[in-house]
Amino acid sequence: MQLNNYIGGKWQDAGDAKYVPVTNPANGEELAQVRLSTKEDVNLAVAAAKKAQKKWALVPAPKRADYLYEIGRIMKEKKEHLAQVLTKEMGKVIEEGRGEVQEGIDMAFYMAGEGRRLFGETTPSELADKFAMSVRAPIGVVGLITPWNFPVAIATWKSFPAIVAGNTFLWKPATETPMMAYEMAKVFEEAGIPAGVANIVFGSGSEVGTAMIEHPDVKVISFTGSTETGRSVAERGGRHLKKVSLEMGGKNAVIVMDDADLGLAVEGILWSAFGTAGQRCTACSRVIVHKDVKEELESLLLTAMEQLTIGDGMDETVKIGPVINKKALEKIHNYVQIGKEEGATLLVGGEILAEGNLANGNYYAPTLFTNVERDSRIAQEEIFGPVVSLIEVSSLDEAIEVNNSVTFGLSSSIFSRDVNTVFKAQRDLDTGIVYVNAGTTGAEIHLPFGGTKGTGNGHRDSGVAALDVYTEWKSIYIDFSGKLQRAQIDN
Ligand code: UN1
Repeated sequence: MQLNNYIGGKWQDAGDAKYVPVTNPANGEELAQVRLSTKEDVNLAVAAAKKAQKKWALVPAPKRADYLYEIGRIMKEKKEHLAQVLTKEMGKVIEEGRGEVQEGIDMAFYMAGEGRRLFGETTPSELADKFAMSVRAPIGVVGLITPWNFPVAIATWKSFPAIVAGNTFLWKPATETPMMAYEMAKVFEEAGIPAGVANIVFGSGSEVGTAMIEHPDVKVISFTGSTETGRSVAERGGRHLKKVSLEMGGKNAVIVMDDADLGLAVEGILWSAFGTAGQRCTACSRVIVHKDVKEELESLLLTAMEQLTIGDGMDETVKIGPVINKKALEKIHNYVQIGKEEGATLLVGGEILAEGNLANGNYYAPTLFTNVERDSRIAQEEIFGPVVSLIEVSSLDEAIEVNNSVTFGLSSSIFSRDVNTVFKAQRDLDTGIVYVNAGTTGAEIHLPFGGTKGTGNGHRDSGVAALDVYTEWKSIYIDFSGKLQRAQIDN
């Protein structure tokens, strides 16, 4: 199967396009061939999106929302199929595949509701017989660049608020996971969304991403991916005065206090550290543990980790799937070597798994380090794999200090049964998301998603906050006094 672009409501012909294979990380099987689009393809998509946008912006928002209700309905109907495609191309276990599709469905219905809200403000004027209000106005054509670890959810966080607000978009999915985008193009088509509102352009960041960033008619770029690429997107987008919304790395920690329910903490750590094979921006990769419960936590974790089954995520009994590709496998393994050299104690894992039916996939053993120094590289840098570092502390203040000592600020968590501890922590943890008595993953779509410091640049995905990325505030003054009234002077 060849995956071609969806532009202006039509599937592009193959022409003389180049393609690269899409492979299943669980077994190396080729699933499809994806187009490597060119700047010309991007130009076509932008032109289609621009042409559609003026008309789309004039469709009443509740009517725009009707398309989202339909998209949500179709996704719900196709949920199992979409989840299977997702698991095959990305590798996460099928239960998580279903969860991610559900996240997209939730986003569709939630944002559809915004069609009847999109609240602005009315406010008194300082002058008599004058009315003042502010409304959200669409911006125009927006460019969405999404990563492979959440091939559908993140795209819905960005595209659904964009369209309900009256924008049109072009979306460049990651080359590793284009099949979900292809499936979503079919969903958009089936929902009858007007031609040019939703456009999908496959290809590399260097060619397609760059063309989107450089194109004068793309007014917003919303990017989720690595900090290194995000920085470059912001620099280049900044030159064109684009609004650039970035969602980047994390180095998220679970804090386990001495009064914590340790059994619950172990479950939270396992789920958030090893779920999705650690390939979530929100994944737990540090455990900051009070010295009085460190040994007990280590031993509980080791016992629980023995239950983690590894293999092809299509197998319902498997808990941990493969990582995305060989390059990721090498990166993870390299960090494990760094950890050893830094003097951390490797308790379990630390190896590439390639025995038996794991032979053709990209599998890494769930890995636990202890006695990790807070400033060491494995405690500071994003690994994006199933590797956790235990760091010992002696107090809540120290735990918070260690949590905040990284350049990222996405998610954090604390396990404690003390209300004072919990309230102090939620205030002082410097991350965009804080969990109490749960791991670092599991954000819900109606709350803002994003982080502080090196994780982002002040914007948020999902929640009502996402509308801020895709709208411009317009302030409107209506003077019905019949005379010229000068603000700041005539009152
Ligand atoms: C990501 O890892 O980039 O909170 C997104 C979570 C998911 C989304 C993660 N709902 O873990």
